[in-house]
Amino acid sequence: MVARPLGLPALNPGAPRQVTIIGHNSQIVPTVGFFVGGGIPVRVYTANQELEDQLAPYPGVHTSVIPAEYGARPADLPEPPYFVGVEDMAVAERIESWLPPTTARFLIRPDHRRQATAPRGFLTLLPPQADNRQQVLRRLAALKRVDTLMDLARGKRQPLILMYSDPDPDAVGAALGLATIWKAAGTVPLIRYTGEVQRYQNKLLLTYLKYPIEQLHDDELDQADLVAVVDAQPGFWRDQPPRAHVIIDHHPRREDTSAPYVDLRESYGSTSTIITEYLVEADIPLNRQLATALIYGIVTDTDNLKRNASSADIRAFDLLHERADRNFLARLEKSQVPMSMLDYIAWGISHRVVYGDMVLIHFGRVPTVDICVQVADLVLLTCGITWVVCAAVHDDRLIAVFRGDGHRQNVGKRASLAFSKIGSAGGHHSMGRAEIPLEGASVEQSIEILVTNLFRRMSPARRARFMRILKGHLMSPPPMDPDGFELTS
Ligand SMILES: [Mn+2]
Repeated sequence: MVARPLGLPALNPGAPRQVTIIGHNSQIVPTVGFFVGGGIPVRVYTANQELEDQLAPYPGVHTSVIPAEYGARPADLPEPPYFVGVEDMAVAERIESWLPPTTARFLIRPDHRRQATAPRGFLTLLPPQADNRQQVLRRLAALKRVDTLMDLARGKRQPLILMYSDPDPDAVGAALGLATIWKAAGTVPLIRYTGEVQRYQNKLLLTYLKYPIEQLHDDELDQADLVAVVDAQPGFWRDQPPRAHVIIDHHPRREDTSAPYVDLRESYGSTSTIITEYLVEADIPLNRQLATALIYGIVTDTDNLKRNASSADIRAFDLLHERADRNFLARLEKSQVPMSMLDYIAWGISHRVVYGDMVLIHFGRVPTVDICVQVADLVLLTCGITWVVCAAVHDDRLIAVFRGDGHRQNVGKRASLAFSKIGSAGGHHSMGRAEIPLEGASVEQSIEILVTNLFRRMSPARRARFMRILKGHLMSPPPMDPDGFELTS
């Protein structure tokens, strides 16, 4: 905020130094009040003598009475903008005829908020009432949900917020946001995950947040008297899905999902967006750490608002970005590649097979599938390449990570067509993945499975050449020291 010199009115940068209002209808006084409230001087020309007296108490308003037919331009008419407040369109047009050429002419009439557009030559001043109503209704719906959530938490001894597996930033943001709502209801929840945090950035985020977010301990689930699952649904846990009282998520609804409180929004790009709406509409203070966690959840789940982002996600981003710690976000954005991954990247790039506009890489056995994701994202940046498949063997499965430009390719469909008969496969336009159980098959055989299914329509001779090249690559020295991959922090 820039301090302004004492004694000067508060002005938005670019706000007019003065506005001019012409006419005598019922909208003149409220419009004058609207601008005076913002510290903007107002010039009024009216045919109604009484208006002059009515407006006298307002500071910064200068009123002149002019002839009733509004037939001629007043000699001292100031610069635009002009607000015309008359009911008779013939009079409005007469006024318009002597206004200087400008687009800044508004028609102010009692019915203007119901009209989508103003008559020719004029603009409307305020958004249509329907827009305002929609905003109010959205707020009321959010407040009802926040009340329900708070009622559930009041008087609870030990609420627990649960995230599935290796929690991603969206789960973390949503969990921290829900914890903040429950703290406002007078109880401090535990935030727990059931897997292990893998990515360096996510570890960095948890360290930054300071709220204790840990792996679920043995008896915590039994001891909790209120359980929420965020950014997931209980059915995600294959063995012993937790009984949840609260489910907040944006993944497609599972048939077995039910709880006293369920808020599922498939059209939203992130769960953090749902929680941001709760917090903002209920005026619950968001500190910098929470705003940072929420916005990071939104941008990671929507690939910086480029993938599956709804207008709700964009609105939430807008509300959060002023409050978030942008320096920390920039650091997170850069810290994507662990040191130990550089050797895999180098190996992958020098052992790529290019086929038309695609690149195929098979890494052999890898300590983590993240290698395929990182390298596929990177190689897709190559000019002329529209899709990339990075494959590897991990845990007796062949994993193939697909990345495409999403424009000429639908790699999710490609993954599904190639592999869904022998494993699980699918994805979106720009991202896909296939996992095929190898049942003890060798790495060499995994190459055959990969090439045969990926290029079903290719001639056998060309497929054989493809396999030979990939197998040859695996003969060369592997990326060094997979043991050194373990992150230590
Ligand atoms: Mn999510």
